[in-house]
Amino acid sequence: MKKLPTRKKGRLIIVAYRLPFKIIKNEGGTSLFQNSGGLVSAVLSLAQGNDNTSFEFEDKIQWIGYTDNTAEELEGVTLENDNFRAHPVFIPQELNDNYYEGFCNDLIWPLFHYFPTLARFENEFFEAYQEANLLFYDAMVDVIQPDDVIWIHDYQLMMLPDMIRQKFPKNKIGFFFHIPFPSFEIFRLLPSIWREAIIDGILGADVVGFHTNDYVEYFLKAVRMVIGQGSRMHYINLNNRLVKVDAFPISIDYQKFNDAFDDPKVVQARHDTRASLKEKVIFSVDRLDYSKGLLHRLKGYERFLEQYEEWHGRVSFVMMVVPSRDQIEQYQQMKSDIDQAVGRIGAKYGKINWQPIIYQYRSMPFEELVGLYTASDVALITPVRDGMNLVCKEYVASRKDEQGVLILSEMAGAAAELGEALIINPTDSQDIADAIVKALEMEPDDQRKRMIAMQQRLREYDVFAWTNDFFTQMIMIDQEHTRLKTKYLTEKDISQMSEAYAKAEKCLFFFDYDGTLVPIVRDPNDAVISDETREIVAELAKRDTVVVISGRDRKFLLEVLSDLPVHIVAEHGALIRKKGEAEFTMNAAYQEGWKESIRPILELYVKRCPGAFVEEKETSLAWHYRTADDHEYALRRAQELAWQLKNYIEPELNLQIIEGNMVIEVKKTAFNKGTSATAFMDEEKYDFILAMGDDTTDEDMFEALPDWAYTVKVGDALSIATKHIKNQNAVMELLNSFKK
Ligand code: GDG
Repeated sequence: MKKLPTRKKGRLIIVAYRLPFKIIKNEGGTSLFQNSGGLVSAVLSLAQGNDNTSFEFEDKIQWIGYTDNTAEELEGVTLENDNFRAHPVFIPQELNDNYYEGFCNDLIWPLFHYFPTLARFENEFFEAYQEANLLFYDAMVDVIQPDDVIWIHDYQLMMLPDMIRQKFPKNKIGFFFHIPFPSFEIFRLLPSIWREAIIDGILGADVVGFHTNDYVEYFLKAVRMVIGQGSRMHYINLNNRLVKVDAFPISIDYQKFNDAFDDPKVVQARHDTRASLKEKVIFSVDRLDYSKGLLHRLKGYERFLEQYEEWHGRVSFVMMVVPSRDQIEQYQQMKSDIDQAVGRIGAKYGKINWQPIIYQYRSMPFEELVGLYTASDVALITPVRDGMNLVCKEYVASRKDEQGVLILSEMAGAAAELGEALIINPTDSQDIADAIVKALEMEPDDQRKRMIAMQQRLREYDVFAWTNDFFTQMIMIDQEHTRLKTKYLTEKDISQMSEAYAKAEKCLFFFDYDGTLVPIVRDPNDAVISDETREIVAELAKRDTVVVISGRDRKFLLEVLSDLPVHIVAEHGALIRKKGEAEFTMNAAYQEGWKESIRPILELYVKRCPGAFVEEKETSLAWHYRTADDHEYALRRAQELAWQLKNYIEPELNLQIIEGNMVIEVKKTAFNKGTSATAFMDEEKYDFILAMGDDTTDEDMFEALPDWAYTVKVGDALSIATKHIKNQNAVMELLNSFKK
């Protein structure tokens, strides 16, 4: 990855549900046992002066997280080791039950893993979730310093980014989501207030990361549907700031797993495993959870045994299930179903000297885990839904011998990166059975080819590259922000501009109409240019080239502008009337014949949304909803329509969807305000250019102009224009400065 020139300084604050170590109090004092999970090692790489990162972190990493110790137990205890300084969050038991067990694990976890029937929608869960997020916030208020960078993790803390943003608007905040973000059909099952709180909460961050592009897309759709906010190139422009939403597939410490292959303890564990098992070994490792597809996996394995008798007695399936949440009835039930299935399969196919499944319910030390990975011929990783899944990545990384076959569920985020695996559908037993045989019979050369390809990818994008990527985006957003930042025109700017104008020989002005030359009014037909503005535009147009460039149709623009000596561009560049000419001419790039396929979609949405209507312009179709009976409802429909159009229009039609003020418009991509502006610039050589506009469509125009041109955004929304003026009232003031 390209290194950025500037490295920012400040401290790193990590916020995750749990602290990275267990706090054990004994007679000799307090000991901290640091966890060795993926996040901890990733974060450590940042602290230990990883030269590649865009930040240079000062001091120890501050980690804010829940502890089950009480405040009294920890009083006077220094909670830090060489790497971390911990700031514990104390959550009373009952609150934690409703927050963590309730909202997080009985609602968000099942819902976001596509198990809506297991989700419990309880009001007290939601209240507890807000309250607990506030407790995290409270624990941070005194910790945060001006240059600190805050990185918040996962579905337990979705409201926290915005809470921090409100109080600390200048600190950089990142948010990473470790589980799947579901499609909108699932997300919309949440009550609307909860949905909004979640979206608003997450958007408090500067950078929001997910594992895959699908999750990014689903999140962006949720943002659009819930708060009506669109995005451009993964940036959400919240007017006063930007949020970058992107995919950062979490990875592992590749080298650690690869090196472990030769660790004597791992070598021993590998030999032990192989010595006690049959010719071929298949394994799986997961926490006890319905998302991991444990029962489906057993069914698939059973189908394999049923159909491929030649493998009886020659293969062992080691299924390790790591205890998790087994105090909860549902998990106990799942465990007992697994016990039964394993028992049934064993009884049906097992022999005195052969157990088809070796099932263990426990966790293992690292060396034993890697021993199992490296002893196995096949990894059978078949979650029905998994944000990423690290076990499969660890398996690939640990295979220094470049042998072994990965069977991987298409429902795991990791499937997007590990295309050389045998990809299966976890609910399809036959698919699993066939993949097992294919894996068992795969030639060593084929195994090697696939392993090498996957290893290369994981080596390049390991957990350190992952953190680096995320933090680089945190810097990049600053650059993007600086580029778009609102800089108001000062008196000095105005006098410089008018001086440049006075000196120039050939001047060109581009004016947007609504919101620039006239104020925005409720009824668009009332948007008539005032006498004062008319006078000054007329005066400019006598000396210079003036282009009024608008999305309006030609009829309206002619009515309001025909007596002015200006060029008129209608329908975002599709129609042009040159000064002095009577008629508009159609942009040469315009091709007829597309409206027939789009009009029925817009009309369907009119039926669905009382009060909305379709306007047919010459070169575009517009779905207006400012006249809708219920604005909030109409906004939702508008978002759905825009989404549908964007996703289902055939690319060959070359259409563009513009979301304007209370209108969704469809038009040809071949032209926009930018291409029109360019056409005027190409006609003559100008030494002074000024463009003014308030709308998102004016961004195309600003972007098309040369760097030396003056571009002025009316209003304070982030824009590519070099300067802003507060509102439409200020336009006159600026125009007056060009009087000669
Ligand atoms: C969530 C998302 C996403 C497991 N058993 C033992 C053991 N492990 C380690 C593995 C692996 C980790 O635990 C499990 O990670 P997964 O990614 O497979 O699954 P989740 O715990 O559900 O994690 C998931 C992840 O967050 C990261 O964003 O990938 O989709 O659900 O590292 O090695 N480690 C040891 N003994 C065990 O018995 N030592």
